[in-house]
Amino acid sequence: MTSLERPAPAELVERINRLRHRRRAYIIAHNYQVPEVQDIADFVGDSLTMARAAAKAEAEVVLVCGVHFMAETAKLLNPDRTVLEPDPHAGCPMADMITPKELAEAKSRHPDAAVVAYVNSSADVKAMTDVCCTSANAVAVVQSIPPERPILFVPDESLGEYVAEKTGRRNIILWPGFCPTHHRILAEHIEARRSQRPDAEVLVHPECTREVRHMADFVGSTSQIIRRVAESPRRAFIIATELGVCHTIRKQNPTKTILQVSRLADCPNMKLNTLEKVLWSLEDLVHPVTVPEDTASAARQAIERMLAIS
Ligand code: CIZ
Ligand code: SF4
Repeated sequence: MTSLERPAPAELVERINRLRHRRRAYIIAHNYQVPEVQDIADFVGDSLTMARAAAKAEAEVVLVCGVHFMAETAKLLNPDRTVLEPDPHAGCPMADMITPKELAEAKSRHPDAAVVAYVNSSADVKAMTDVCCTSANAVAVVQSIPPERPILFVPDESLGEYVAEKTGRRNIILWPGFCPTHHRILAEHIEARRSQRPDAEVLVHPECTREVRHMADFVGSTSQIIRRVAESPRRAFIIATELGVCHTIRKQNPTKTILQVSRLADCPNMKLNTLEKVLWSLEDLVHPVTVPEDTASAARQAIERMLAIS
């Protein structure tokens, strides 16, 4: 039995359920969380739909089970609520691959460029950005920028390269950031799964390498991959993104065969959140996320510009 199949300890779940009502807490979880955390969440989705769902909920406390930039995004869209993260050490290495100082230097090298930042970035970086994007809307965001204007795309080189391929734009300046988890997915992993099920549809996240992306039948964000499996007439699917997403897909499609591309596609940061930490978080109202107001208002504008586009 893999850890993905471990049943959630009933007592922990019961204590979380009692406390969440007392605290008037709304629990949001990312598609990459461990199954038992996804299963106790009020909402499971990608970073943006999580933050938007929280904004609509009647709650005093928003508990974000994801990584730090997701908790920051939730705070930006829920400024008057207490936003908590179960483990403050759950960061995203890709988001850390660009600092505000590095972005300031890059902007001074490309003063005419529009800065597009993937949501996988800090609030400080978002605040220095013209517009944000997610993996679901990056193509639309880039297409909204006049074709003659250069674009500085940060921090994910793979997503930026995918967008350049889709839009045919040659004036996108890429930043050399990457997701260590998605880059661990190799062409040979897809080949191995394909030899198991040659009829399977190959679904790939745009954070994967070019070689892997070019083997895909479908490239999309986690929400797009989840939707595609539900809508596709095929019976088997190879899922080339972080393995947590297979939990939702299997729950929604019990009669389809879901092949996780590789056990290596595991984000250790996402997996820092556990039911125990969720409980501690609700007991002690830890760990609150704060974003200084001047940073928050600039970062919020970059997110709102994105929301106006897609
Ligand atoms: O925006 C997100 O939630 C991320 C990081 C991935 C995705 O494709 O949903
Ligand atoms: Fe960051 Fe990659 Fe983990 Fe997502 S899967 S949180 S991009 S390291």
